[in-house]
Amino acid sequence: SPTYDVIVIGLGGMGGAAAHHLSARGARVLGLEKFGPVHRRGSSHGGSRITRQSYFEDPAYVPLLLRSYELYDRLEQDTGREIATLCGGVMLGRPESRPVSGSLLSAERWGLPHELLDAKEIRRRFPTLAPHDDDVGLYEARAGLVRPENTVAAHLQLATRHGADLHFDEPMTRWEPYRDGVRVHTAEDVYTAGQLVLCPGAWAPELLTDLGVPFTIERQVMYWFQPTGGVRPFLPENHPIYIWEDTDGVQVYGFPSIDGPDLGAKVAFFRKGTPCTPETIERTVHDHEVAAMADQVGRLLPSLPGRFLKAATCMYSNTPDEHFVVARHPAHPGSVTVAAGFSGHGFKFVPVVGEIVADLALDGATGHPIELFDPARLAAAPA
Ligand code: PYC
Repeated sequence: SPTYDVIVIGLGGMGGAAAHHLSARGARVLGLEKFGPVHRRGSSHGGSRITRQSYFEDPAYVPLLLRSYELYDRLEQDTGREIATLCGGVMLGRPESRPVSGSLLSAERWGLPHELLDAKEIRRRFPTLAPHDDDVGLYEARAGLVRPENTVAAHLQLATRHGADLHFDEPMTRWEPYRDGVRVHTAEDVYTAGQLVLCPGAWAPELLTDLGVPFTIERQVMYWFQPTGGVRPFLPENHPIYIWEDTDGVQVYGFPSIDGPDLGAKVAFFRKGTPCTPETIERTVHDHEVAAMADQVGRLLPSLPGRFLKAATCMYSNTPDEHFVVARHPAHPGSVTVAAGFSGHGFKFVPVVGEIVADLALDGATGHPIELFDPARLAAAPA
């Protein structure tokens, strides 16, 4: 049976980055992916993901973001692919809303450049936005978007360049501890390695059963609308990314127009998904869902829901506290590393997670601050 230093399960955003960082450090890497390269059945598609530094989820993410920005830059240079567009971003809502107050906390704690805008100034600077008089915005010039498909393709390209064996359409059927490492079974073969890295995405509930973390998988819908009056005001040179929380706590987020004039601009609800599994997810998007999206986004951007163009589904893999799980596997600390539960806000961290996973798998520890991601905080109490 073929032998490797590290086997990576899952070659989406996180697994692709892990395969790259591990192989770049000279490890003999096997990557196994149940579908083809850069597929649309998980959580790494849809053309765009938000990136930002004044992180409202917790200031502890900020140093990781600063490193991720550096690694995204390097990824673009090393592959020549277009990945990041820093068009600026605005977090909107009442001053006490989470996007505004949490972003301000992170910006102040880490000394990140930002501007606090009142509603009048928001309307002046960004004429597509029509906030309520009591809304404010935290503007960050270094926010923007990254392209998920190009990110995955770039990491796979570099991993291959560094000698990784990447096998597509070859799902792992099971794995077991073997000597000092692991043995991995597929329908094709049996592989052994010193280290296993599990990047299961939405398959976390079935691949990480012995972690004790209650992952929940959520169906999410992304929508593209053609703005009334065309895309010009929505081009990235004119338009920021945005996350807006209304007074009921509902959040919507959106992007400038980057997918071409025929695809308008993308918008979605942040966390208003429905429970699903990767096997049973409803891929059809219904008229009532489109109407609800158009109604919500139309309150902030009256010109955006001019004409509905298309929708696509993807999945969030949520932990109960919406913080990630990145750690040595507590039940197999000498041989297994996990990166999971990115809870709908992970993609901007993809390159730094690849670096952390490589540290954990090859050195047993990382210098990055990942205390927040310890699965012990979530493990079910014994019955
Ligand atoms: O990570 O910024 C984010 C995000 C916004 C909506 C979904 N994810």
